[in-house]
Amino acid sequence: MFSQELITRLKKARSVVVLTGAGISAESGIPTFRGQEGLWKKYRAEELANVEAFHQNPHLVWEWYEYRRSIIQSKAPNPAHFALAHMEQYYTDFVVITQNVDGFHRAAGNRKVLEIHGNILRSRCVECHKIYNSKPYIMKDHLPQCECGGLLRPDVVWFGEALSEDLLKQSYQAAQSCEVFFSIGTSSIVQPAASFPVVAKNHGAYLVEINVETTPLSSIADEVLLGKVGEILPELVEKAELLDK
Ligand code: BV8
Ligand code: ZN
Repeated sequence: MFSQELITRLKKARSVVVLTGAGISAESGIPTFRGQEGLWKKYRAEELANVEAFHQNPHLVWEWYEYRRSIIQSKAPNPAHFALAHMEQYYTDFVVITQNVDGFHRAAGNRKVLEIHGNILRSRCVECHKIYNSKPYIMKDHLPQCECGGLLRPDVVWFGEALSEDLLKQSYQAAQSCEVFFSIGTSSIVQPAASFPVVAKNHGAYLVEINVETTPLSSIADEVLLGKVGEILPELVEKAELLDK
C-alpha cells in the first residue's frame, strides 16, 4: 500500500504538515459536503455557507447549522483522528491545518490545529463580535441573540469571507517548511486551503494524498493512497513506527 520511500521519509522527517477535509470525519458518521450522501441534498454548501443566505434567511441557515451541530455532538473522532494525535507526539514539528469545523482533531488530542474555517460549536455576535462557546445567549423568535442585542452567527468562515490573516500566515509557513505534506479527505476544490499542498510541493515537500477517490491534486502528488483514511492512516503510523518516541 505505501512505498518504502514514504516510510523512509516519514522516519527521517523533522516537520510534517497535514491538511484535512470532511473526508477524515466521514468515518465518524459526519456527512461530507460534496459526496453522494451530501450534507443537505436540497442545498449545496456554497448556497447556505454564505453571508447573503444568512441575511436573507437566518432561520434557514441556523436550522442547517443546528442540524450539523446535533450530528457532530452525537459522534466522535475516529481512528484517523487518533493516528494524527500519535503523529503529533512523534514529530518535533507537526501541524494539522483543518477545513473541518467539527473540532474533532482537538477532541482526539492534537494541540497544534489550525481551524482555518472556524468551529461550528462556537457562535459570534455580528455586532460586537463576542464569542459564545455555549448557550448563555438569549433566544428571540428562535434566533440566538447576544446580550448586546446583536444577532449571533456560527463562528465559521463562509464563502466570500476572508480567512484569519494569522491562520493563513501560519498555514503557509508550515507548508513552506515541511518535509512531508499530507492532504487527507478533501476534494481539493475550496481555496485558499487547496493551495497549501501546492505550496508545500513547490518548496520541496513530499506530497501524499489520502482519499477514496482522485482529486485535482492527485496529478501533482508524489503518492496517492486510495482508500479510507480510517484504515490507511493507522496502518501507516504502525508500519512506519510513528508511535510515541
Ligand atoms: C475567500 C465553513 C476571499 C463553513 C467552508 C473560483 C476559483 C477559486 C476560488 C473561488 C472561486 N470562486 C469563489 C472562490 C473562493 C471560494 C472557493 O474556494 N469556492 C470554491 C467552491 C470554488 N473560497 C472562499 O470563498 C474562501 N474565502 O476566498 O475569501 C476574500 C479575501 C479577502 C477578503 C474577502 C474575501 C472561504 C472558503 C471557506 C468556505 N467555508 N466551510 C461550514 O463548514 O459550514 S468550505 C466547506 O468546504 C467546508 O469547510 C469543507 O471542509 C470545505 C471543503 O470541502 P471538503 O472538506 O473538501 O469536503 P468535500 O465534501 O468537498 O470532500 C470530501 C472529500 O473526502 C472527498 O474528496 C471524498 O472523496 C473524501 N472522502 C470521503 N470519505 C472518505 C474520504 N477520504 C478518505 N477517507 C474517507 N473515508
Ligand atoms: Zn453582541
